Amino acid sequence: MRRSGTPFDAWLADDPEVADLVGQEADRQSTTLQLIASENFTSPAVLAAVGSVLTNKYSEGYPGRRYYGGNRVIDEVEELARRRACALFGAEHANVQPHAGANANLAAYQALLQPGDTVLAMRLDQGGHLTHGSPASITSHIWRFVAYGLTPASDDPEAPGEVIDFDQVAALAKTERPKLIVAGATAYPRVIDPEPFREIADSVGALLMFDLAHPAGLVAGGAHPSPVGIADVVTLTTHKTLRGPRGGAILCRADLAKAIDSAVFPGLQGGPLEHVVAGKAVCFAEAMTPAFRAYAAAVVDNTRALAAGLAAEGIRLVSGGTDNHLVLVDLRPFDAELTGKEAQEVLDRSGITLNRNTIPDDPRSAFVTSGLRLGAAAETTAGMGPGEMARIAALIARCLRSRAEEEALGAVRREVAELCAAFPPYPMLVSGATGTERG
Ligand code: DSN
Repeated sequence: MRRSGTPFDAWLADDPEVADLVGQEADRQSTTLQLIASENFTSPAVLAAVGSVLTNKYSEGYPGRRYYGGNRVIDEVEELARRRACALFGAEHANVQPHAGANANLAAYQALLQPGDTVLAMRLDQGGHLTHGSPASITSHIWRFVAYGLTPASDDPEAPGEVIDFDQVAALAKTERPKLIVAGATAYPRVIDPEPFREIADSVGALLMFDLAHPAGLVAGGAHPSPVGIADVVTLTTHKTLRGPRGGAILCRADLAKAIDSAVFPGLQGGPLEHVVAGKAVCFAEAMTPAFRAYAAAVVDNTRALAAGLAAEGIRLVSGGTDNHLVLVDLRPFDAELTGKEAQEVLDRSGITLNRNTIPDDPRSAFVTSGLRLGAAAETTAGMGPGEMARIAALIARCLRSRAEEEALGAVRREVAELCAAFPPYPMLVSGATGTERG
């Protein structure tokens, strides 16, 4: 079997070195478990759009207002993507040009704020994102960020804590008078309800931005409440649960459209990546189908099964569980010596790909960490269900327990390969395959 990582295999063969690397990565994605919560397997249609001649075109500006000639077709591509984004999320305006989620967030801040303005956002080690004002991010050099976090962990199984501390958000809003409140996270396993954020923002006259990067697909598929129409601006990425190409987008009210568009271009970016914009258009249409609604529900079910399996192995779940596409685990009660870094590395060697992550108030550094973040979005796309998730949880625990025993790790690696072989993410990219259906 020859595995390929592109629908354009024959043409890529003209560069055997790159072709070989793409093939190797296709093998890696197909023979190991992809549990990084921010990753997914796009459809072949998305791959084809991103690999199209649209990459050749310069189109600085917006449909009907470009700085270069020859944009008749590109205008239609971008209009289609904007229309589909608005229809999918019920938004008044969409900007589909941000190259990434970080760019979308920066552009939103630039549109809504003056340098030095105060922003209230979630702290990185509590689940927030670098662009939510981490000292390592340029955002914290331009604007004055104040951080909120989670409630303390508790031993009460009925109220395990580690959920957004809305009392703290309200108190900080009152004392700090932010111009903007940011809701949203990258390592938070619970639903984020936009309503309490709106109430708090209104109580102090602040604007509300919702960073929807992680749960965009869950919202699009109806599994989570939508912040569109509640938040003033919603930023998102298209490549996580939304299952499109790598990139960002911004949704907003019509009265903010001009400010948002100007902030993206010319404020932050130059020429848009219209091949990626076409890929975004494809994924927005895919996310409007009944099959995608079923997918979003399946992601939540699968992540719960993964969480339950890990808990049964004695691994502590931050906030006691999950109701989205990710699980955040605290390794310390399982093995006080085991760091997130070591766990990630040993799991990687056994074919289980995930990322180490700080847990709330982590005593270890962000490079070492005491936790892991796991997601079920990608393997759900490949067709796995709750039974496979339970098996994955058991494999993870076995691997971590026997991390010093090469033979045991080899056995885990073989079982992982067997599991992956039954759920190929791209059966249509194997030579001789026909059609575009997943297995
Ligand atoms: N790197 C992304 C994630 O993994 O959540 C966020 O930017």
